[in-house]
Amino acid sequence: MNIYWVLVGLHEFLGKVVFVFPPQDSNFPALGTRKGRNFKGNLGLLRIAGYLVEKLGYSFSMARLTTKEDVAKLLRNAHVGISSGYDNYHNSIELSELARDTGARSIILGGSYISTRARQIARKYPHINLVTIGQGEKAVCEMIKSQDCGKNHIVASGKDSYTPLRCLSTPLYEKWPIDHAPLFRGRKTALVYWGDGCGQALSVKPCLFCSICHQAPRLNCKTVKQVVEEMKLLENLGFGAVEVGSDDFPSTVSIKWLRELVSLIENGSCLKLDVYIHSRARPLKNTEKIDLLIRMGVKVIQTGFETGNTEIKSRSMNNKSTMDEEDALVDLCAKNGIYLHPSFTIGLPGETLSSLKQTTDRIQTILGRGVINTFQFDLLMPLPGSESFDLLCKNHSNWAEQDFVPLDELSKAWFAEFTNISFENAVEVRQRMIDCLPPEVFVGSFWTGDGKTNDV
Ligand code: B12
Ligand code: SF4
Repeated sequence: MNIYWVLVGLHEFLGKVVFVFPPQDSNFPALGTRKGRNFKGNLGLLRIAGYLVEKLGYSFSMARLTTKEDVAKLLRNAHVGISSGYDNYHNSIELSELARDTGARSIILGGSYISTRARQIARKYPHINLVTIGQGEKAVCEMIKSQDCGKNHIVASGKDSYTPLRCLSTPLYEKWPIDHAPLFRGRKTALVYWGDGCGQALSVKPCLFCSICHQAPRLNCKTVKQVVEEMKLLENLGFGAVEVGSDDFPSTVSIKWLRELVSLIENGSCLKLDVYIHSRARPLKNTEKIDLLIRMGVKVIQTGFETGNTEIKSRSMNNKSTMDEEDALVDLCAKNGIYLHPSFTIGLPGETLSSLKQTTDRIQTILGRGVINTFQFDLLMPLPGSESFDLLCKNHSNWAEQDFVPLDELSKAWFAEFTNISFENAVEVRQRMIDCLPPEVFVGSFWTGDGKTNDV
């Protein structure tokens, strides 16, 4: 079912704000999200709303609407903010046009995809007042405060904020469905975000396929006090686990931060939630850090191993982590009863059928260690914002100026021009690999190109 996730903010003097996260586009090729992950909201908009509560005194409520006509009823005279990724871009533009036609006071676009194509989007759609790159809270706040809606301009990220969940009068989390992901053993799981930025992107450079807007000039994290407050609130709402969505979580916080959090958890300031983190193998080389992660309740680590071919790895992964570091992480997880959710990427530059065979062999070896119950094996998506997209644009210069290029075109061109296997071949190998997995191993996010998805 199509869900428009909507936050409505009211203020006595400053007027109405409506934030919308539109559903995925119907023609979007099946990019499945992990089964059982029921997250249908958007943390980015939640954070902007929280900022408006803190800075301007707005009060917010939340709704999930199923038709754009129902959303349209809210838009008249409102500042309308729309959050768009690559996958819901067409619905976002359609909604912006609806906002224009129903007399919205201003129209603001932001989000992961908008950040990568701001100039092209602003030029193509003059009815959009503001297009933001990176974190949007400051830009939205300034616009509302000044009452000057501007004319089709672009604003790059300002200073960010971190707001615990309490910002909403109807907390989003109260309506959270139980997450049936096998990872969390039936525990109700909340998605949280504790830090911005990525150690890899800041210290070396972003991975070849990374389309995340790395605007933050440094790593940024919530205070330990904010995290504890958030965990307590989640526990009171009946949650048993949190997934920390931050990229490369342990490298976004300091060791001092981790020590302080663990000490508060162990002193009983909050009950113990199971924690699921995203991390690279390299930051986990530090034994004190590992010990602290275990003590704070980490039960699952999602990590990008990408390939089983050493040469491809060192050439295209910008020094992310070595096979030895990854093996050490596998050992560590096996020893401490932590599950790994590794992800592999099919189609790094120079990929051949034989390098892919090495990757599938490596997956089998790791499976044998008993640390995996879910994993990902995905085709590289050269999305705008990534180095892979820029490489493609050297051969397809018209793409650089377009606001959108369909994924089919991007992927087929990528496999033909930068790998030694065809796109169709890669899809087949992937399917064969998945077919021979033991039934208890769950495959996460995937793209088959055949219109099927395992999203629920
Ligand atoms: C958590 C997460 C998820 C979660 C939750 C997603 C959600 N609905 O919120 C789950 C697991 C469900 C998920 C699913 C998918 N995700 Co995801 N996800 C992330 C992740 C790791 C963090 C996003 C996040 O919450 N950040 C924290 C918040 C606070 O920041 P934020 O969202 O960026 O918002 C800030 C700014 O972007 C901006 N902003 C955002 N919206 C707006 C709106 C306005 C008006 C303004 C002014 C500003 C603004 O201000 C916000 C506050 O500072 C990002 C990677 C990343 N680091 O960004 C990928 C990412 C967003 N996901 C991505 C993708 C591709 C997907 C899927 C399509 C994957 C799939 N296999 O199907 C699905 C889409 C499902 C869906 N419709 O949501 C891509 C998007 C690429 C692109 N260019 O569009 C990213 C960037 C990762 C990547 N591979 O590059 N994802
Ligand atoms: S893919 Fe992940 S690790 Fe690589 S640069 Fe992007 S956020 Fe950082």
